[in-house]
Amino acid sequence: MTNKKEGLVIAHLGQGIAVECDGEIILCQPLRKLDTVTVGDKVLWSLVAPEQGRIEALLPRKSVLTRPSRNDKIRPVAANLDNVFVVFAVEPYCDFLLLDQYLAICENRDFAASLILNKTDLPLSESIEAELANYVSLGYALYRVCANDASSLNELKQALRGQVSIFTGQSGVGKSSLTNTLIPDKNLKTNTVSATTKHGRHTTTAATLYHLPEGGDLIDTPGVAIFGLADITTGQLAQGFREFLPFLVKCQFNDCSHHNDKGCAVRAAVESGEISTARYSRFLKLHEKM
Ligand SMILES: Nc1nc2c(ncn2[C@@H]2O[C@H](COP(=O)(O)OP(=O)(O)OP(=O)(O)O)[C@@H](O)[C@H]2O)c(=O)[nH]1
Ligand SMILES: [Mg+2]
Ligand SMILES: [Zn+2]
Repeated sequence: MTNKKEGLVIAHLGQGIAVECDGEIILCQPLRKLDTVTVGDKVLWSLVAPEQGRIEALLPRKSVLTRPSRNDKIRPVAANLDNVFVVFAVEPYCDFLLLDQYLAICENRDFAASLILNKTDLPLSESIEAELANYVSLGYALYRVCANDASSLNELKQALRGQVSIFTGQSGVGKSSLTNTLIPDKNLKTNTVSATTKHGRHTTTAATLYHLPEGGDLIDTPGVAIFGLADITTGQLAQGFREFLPFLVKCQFNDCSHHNDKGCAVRAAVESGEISTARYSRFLKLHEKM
């Protein structure tokens, strides 16, 4: 009889799944039918050889964030999340289209989403400030931080406390740098987890969960588009723009695409200045991409 223990999946690596149990990390292989186990999952595992585990069962999830992958499959990105933090920065550039895509998915999946502007040591243009003011007026929390300045992270730390959070955003915005500053012993742990996945670059290759010193967990992800639009409908995309909601019900036609349709209340709200033109044009771009 095998002795099953409960563990937490902290990373999905090429060579197996890193499961944390009683403060130790064991590399496990999942049973074939459990190949969708993901970071943040609670699992039952057993030891099959020295330092070699097997995942026997997946425990119920509170939530799961997914992304579309090849052959129309949906892959989980992370499980049991409370909050999604979309990280962006003026360098490489502020990709508001990607940001709106992330926000629209979060709105549809009922994930609380917040924004983190990193690299505040770099100058911001007025047009970016105007965009930021608009997100704040829509009710999104915005944290302005600098990964090199721990004192800039105090407010963010409060928001992360006791929660399971994920950092997402394009490559190079500083997700890992922020994680490093928030989690002092991170490098040490990263080396234990992925000693065999090193390849000289800093780019993160696997979503990895870390424990915050103040309590709570933080998942750092690779800067790829981990959210896809493929699993939402065009109607859901519109609902993902929270300021559209009061107008969607007022469009003349139920199947309004909010483009050039007759009697579109969303478009009217853009014209009257109630909806930002920039957000509306990004909605149209995402709509086109779908
Ligand atoms: N000026 C400045 N540079 C920063 C700051 N935070 C991070 N960087 C730099 O930005 C670059 C990318 O940082 P990473 O933390 O690797 O970015 P990432 O988002 O984890 O990237 P991926 O893992 O590829 O998704 C590095 O050269 C960092 O030193 C900051 O607050 N200010
Ligand atoms: Mg990274
Ligand atoms: Zn409409």
